[in-house]
Amino acid sequence: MEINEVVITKAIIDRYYEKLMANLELDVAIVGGGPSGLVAGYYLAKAGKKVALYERKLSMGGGVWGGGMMFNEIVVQEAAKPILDEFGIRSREYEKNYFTADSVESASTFCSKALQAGLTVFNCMSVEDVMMRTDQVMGLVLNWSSVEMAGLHIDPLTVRAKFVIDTTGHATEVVNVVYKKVPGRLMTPTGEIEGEKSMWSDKAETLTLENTKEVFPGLYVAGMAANATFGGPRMGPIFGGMLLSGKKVAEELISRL
Ligand code: 48H
Repeated sequence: MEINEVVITKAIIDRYYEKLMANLELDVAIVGGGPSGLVAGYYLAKAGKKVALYERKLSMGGGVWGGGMMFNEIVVQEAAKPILDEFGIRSREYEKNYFTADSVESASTFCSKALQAGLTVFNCMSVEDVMMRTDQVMGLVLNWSSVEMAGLHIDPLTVRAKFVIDTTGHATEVVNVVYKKVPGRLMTPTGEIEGEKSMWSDKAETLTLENTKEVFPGLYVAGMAANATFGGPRMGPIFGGMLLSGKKVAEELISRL
């Protein structure tokens, strides 16, 4: 049978439209497809929650792909190894408490397993604002990343979510947007964004988990964004804290939904 270009076009438009329409009202909207966002999405989807993830770039995986300084291996401590195992990512013990995994296998597998668990991903979309009612984050304001990059004046569209998770990494973009609207009223020690501190891997890994929490009603932070928001240090290319943080935020939201 002859292949028809218009059928190809219709198939893509129909299927994408179906996906968009099915995800306008969510249990959880995740911003940022790095390791913490993908792990959170995996566990939420596995628990049957309606969850979508929005990623500015073409591909998910965030900072995992590059390992440490483009040496494409990551390190994960023992506490987080069960998450690598659950995803089926192969790892090798380097010395006690230090496991290594190929960063390309890790990034691609986080992505693939999260989608197969039921997470819906919208790539090439940037979150530029949130929908808010008095004292409550209620959803996301979205635009195409290409619109953002070209600096075009095009109004965004909106999705509603019971909870939003900021997993945008160092930039902590959603918290920044919210902070501008409600200055001084974040659930941080000072009410402000505390800011990421210098490298201290051991402390950072513990604090990433402690800092994984609600920062404004309806808005959670996880991964590097949690440390940037609550003032934890950076940790370099050890990813256990990112994975455990994604799992923690998913478990907390599953219990609240
Ligand atoms: C849509 C957005 C937006 C937006 C950003 O940086 P990430 O990998 O995030 P984490 O926190 O899961 O992992 C952090 C880790 O990769 C890392 O950097 C570490 C451990 N650093 C330690 C150190 O010492 O440096 O991913 C965030 C993702 C990226 O893919 C962005 O493109 C995306 O979020 N993103 N997507 N709308 N407004 N902002």
